[in-house]
Amino acid sequence: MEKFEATLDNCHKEPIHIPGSIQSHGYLLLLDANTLKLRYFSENFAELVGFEPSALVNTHAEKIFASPFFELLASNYKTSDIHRLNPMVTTVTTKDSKRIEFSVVASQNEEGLILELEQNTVHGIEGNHSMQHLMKHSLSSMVDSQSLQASYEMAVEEIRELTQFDRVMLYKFDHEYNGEVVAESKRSGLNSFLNQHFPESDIPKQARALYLRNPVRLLADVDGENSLLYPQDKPIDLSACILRSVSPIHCQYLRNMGVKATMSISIIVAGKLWGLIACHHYEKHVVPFNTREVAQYMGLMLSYLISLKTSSLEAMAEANALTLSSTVTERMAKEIFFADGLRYESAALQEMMKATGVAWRVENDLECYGQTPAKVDIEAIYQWLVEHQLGDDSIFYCHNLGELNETFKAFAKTASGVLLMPLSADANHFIIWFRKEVIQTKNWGGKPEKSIEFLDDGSHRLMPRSSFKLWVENVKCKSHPWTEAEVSCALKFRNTLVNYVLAKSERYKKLNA
Ligand code: BLA
Repeated sequence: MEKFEATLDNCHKEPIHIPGSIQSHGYLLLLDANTLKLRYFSENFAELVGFEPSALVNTHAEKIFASPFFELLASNYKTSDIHRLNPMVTTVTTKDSKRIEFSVVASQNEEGLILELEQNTVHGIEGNHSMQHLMKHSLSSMVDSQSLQASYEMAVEEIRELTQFDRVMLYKFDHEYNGEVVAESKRSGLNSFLNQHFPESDIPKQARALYLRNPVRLLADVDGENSLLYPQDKPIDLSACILRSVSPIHCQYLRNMGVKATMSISIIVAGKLWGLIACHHYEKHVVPFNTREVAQYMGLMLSYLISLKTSSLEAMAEANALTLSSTVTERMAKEIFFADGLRYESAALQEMMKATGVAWRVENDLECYGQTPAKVDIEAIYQWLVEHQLGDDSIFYCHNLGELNETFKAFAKTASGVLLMPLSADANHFIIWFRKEVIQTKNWGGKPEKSIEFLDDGSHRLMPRSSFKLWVENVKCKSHPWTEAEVSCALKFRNTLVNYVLAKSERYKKLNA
C-alpha cells in the first residue's frame, strides 16, 4: 500500500480516515459481515492472544469471544444499527491463559463489522450509575446558565470534572473555519489559550468532515506506538473507529505544545461543525468509553443549547434591526427634509446593520457617519462597484472588498466590508454601510502573540504562535460577513428610502417645470 507523506503543505489532503493503524491502548477486529470470520485485525491483538498474524486470519468469532458476547453478536450482526448495543462487554483469553474483560464498541464499514476492544476501567452498572448522576448535574447546570457564554463556561468546567483533563476549551469556528477559544477551564499554573485565534488550516477540511461523522475522538498518548492493521493489503476505512491512529502532523503540533493526550468532541449546529470541545492533558490519559459517552451527550446538549439560543438571539437581532429601521423611517417622516431624519438617526442607521460606518448621497452631497474611508475614496469605491460588481442587482455586499480590488486594501481598516444599495440610477443616489476589518474589531489586552507561551524546538509552523500569524493572514482585509437577515432588513429599508428620494425628485421636477 502506498504511504502518504504528510507535510505542512499537503496536510489538508492527508487521508486521515485510512491510517492503516490504531492507537495501541485498544484492539481492533474486522469481521466478515456474512461469515463472522476475522478478516483484519490490529497486530497487537495477535500478540495478545499469542497467534502469528497469518494464522489468525479467517478465525471464526466464536473461537475468539466467550459466550454470551458471541451469542449477542451472532443474533445482532446483521442489523445495521448494532452500534445501539455499545458498549458491550466480553472476555478474551490471552496467550498466557488469562481472561481479560474488555468493553467492545461495534461499527460498520464497507469491509464488514468492526469491533474495537478496550480494557474495562469502569464497570458497567456502577459506572452507569455514577455517570447518570454526573450527567444530571452537568446538564442541568448547562441548561440553567443565563447566557450562551455562561453555558460555554459551564460546559468546559463540567467536562473537565468528568474527564479529568488538565485543560478543556471550547473552540468556535468562524464562517471560514478559523477558530477562537471562547471558554476554557484549566488546572492552575497552566498558560491560557482563552480568546486566542487559530487559522483554518490547524484543523483541516478532511478532519472537520470526519468530525461531523464521528463526534468524539481520543488521542490517549501522543508518543504511544500505533498498532498496524493486518494484513496491509488495502486501505481500511476507520472513519467510524474510536481507536483510529491520529495524523502525525497533528501529533507533532501537540508535542510542540507539550501536550501528551487530547480528546475532542464535535459541536454540531444546523448540520455544520460549529466548533469543538478540545481537551489537553500533559500526561498519557485513557478516558474510559462510558465517560467519553457522557462527554458526547454533554457535547450534544451544548450543541442543542447553542442552536436554540442562537436562533433566539438571531430573532432578537432581526427584531431589533426592524425597530431601528422604523426609528429612522419615523424620523424621516417627521422632518421637513427627510435627509435631516437620516442625519439625526445616523447612529440607529449604523446599528441597524451592525456597521461601523455609513455614508449616503440622497441629495447632492455625500455624507458620512461613523468610521468610513474619506469621501473621495467612498466615491471611488462606489464608482468601481457600480461598474464592476453591481450588475442589475439592487444590492451589493461583501466582507472582503480588498480581495476584489487590491487598491481598496488601503481602506481595510474602515471598509473591509461594504453593503451598497443604489437609490436612483440617474442621480447616483445611494446608501453604503461599512464594516471594519475583523482584527480592528478586537479589543486586545496587550499584544496577543506575546501572551502565548510556546516551546521552541525549531518547527515553528506547528506552533500556536505561528498559528496566530497565519490567522492574522486569513482574516486580513476581511470583516464579519453580512447575514441573510441583515441583507433582507437593508432591502426593506431601501423601499422606504427610495420612495422618499423619488418623491423628492418628483417635487423638484415639478418646481422646475
Ligand atoms: C486535528 N487540530 C486537530 C484537532 C484540534 C486541532 C483540536 C482535533 C484533534 C484533537 O482532538 O486534538 C487544533 N488544538 C488545535 C488548536 C488548539 C488545540 C488550534 O489545542 C489550540 C489551543 N494541524 C496544524 C497544521 C496541520 C494540521 C499546520 O496545525 C496541517 C498542515 C493538521 N490537525 C491536523 C490534522 C488533524 C488535526 C490532519 C486531524 C487529526 C486526526 O483526527 O487524525
